[in-house]
Amino acid sequence: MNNYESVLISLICLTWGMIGCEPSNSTLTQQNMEEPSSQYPDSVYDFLAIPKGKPLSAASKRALERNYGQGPEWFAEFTMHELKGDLAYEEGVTRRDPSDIITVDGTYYVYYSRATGKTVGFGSGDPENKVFPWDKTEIWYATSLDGWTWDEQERVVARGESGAFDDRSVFTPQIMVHDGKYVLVYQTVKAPYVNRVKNQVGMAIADSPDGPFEKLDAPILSPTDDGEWLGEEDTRFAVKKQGSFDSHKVHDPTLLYYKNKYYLYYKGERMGEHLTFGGREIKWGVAIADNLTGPYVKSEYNPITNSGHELCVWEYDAGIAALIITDGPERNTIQWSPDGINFEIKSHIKWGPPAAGLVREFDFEEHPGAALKWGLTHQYVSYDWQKIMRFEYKQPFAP
Ligand code: AAL
Repeated sequence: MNNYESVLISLICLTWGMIGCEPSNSTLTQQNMEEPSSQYPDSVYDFLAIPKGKPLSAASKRALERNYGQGPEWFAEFTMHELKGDLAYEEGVTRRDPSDIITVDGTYYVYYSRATGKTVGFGSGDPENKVFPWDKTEIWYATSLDGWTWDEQERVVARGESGAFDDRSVFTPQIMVHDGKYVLVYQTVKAPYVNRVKNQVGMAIADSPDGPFEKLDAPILSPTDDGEWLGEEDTRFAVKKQGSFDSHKVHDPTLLYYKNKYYLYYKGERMGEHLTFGGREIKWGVAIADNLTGPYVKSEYNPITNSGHELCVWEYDAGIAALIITDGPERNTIQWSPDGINFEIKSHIKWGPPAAGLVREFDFEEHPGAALKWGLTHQYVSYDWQKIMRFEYKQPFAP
């Protein structure tokens, strides 16, 4: 090979190396040595067991950039336990989506979805057949003196008259006590319950935890009306335009009185929902009102989470904490926001209780997990029948 050829080949290799073929070890080391090692104190490297001054793997870079050096204060593990009395499993009855638990004169109260009848599904040809376990559902309540044995009392919110916005199903309630009022917010469906039916949120108010609960005659929250279905087939996945994260359904309402306003947190479901690298595209939003009965105005920051399913939020350290499970890239995290809007990940947990209802009498300020000491959740015995259970919190690395 003459000089010209060897120079040419060297130039080609050098150029090739620069445009992205497998970098040589020296290039790799050079890249890593440019890492932001000075940005993080030695204590963080030590806590994360990342050798300082050595090449950083992608995972170590992520750990440093995403603040994985946080302690276990927000970490939590949970156990599930059977209930006794009327909330013990009863074949033929579905009880699910328990509300928070309030305490009145030493008695615990919980409100929940209750339904009977097997689920047939969509497209059976008979519009009277149940399409989901939470179809043809109404809201009942139960009481307990110890949080283990529960007495089912009665129905507190019935489905509306035929033609009303809530004539098909009222379900997935949440309770808030404020200014001497007992306020239920819950999901509503107007018949016919087809795949494309929009789900809204209703409200009912009482002067006593035992009711009677007076329903508002219109929903307090509706999906954002900016999606467009494609074709006439009753499928929720065919769209010309997806629209907002909550263009199809607003679910799992949870009402908190925060910063002198009413914060209605909720789960959105989107028309044309697709899968992401975190599974279902499920996000939460918040709508805020000056008055209890509204109008509830959706935050311009919505969606305020990129993951989650049923809502579980509580006040902590002048902000709002959230247990985010089931769907999305940030599922199985506990998050906290200083303002009720901007949530940051505080821990990654193994799993969390679905549809968790919190005991509102606890002192949530005791520690980050105090709100989760115990509560109620639900479990699928089968697709037809679900039961309410109790969850208990343990913080394995308690200081
Ligand atoms: C629940 C909640 C809503 C859904 C269904 C019943 O876990 O997310 O209420 O509609 O599932």
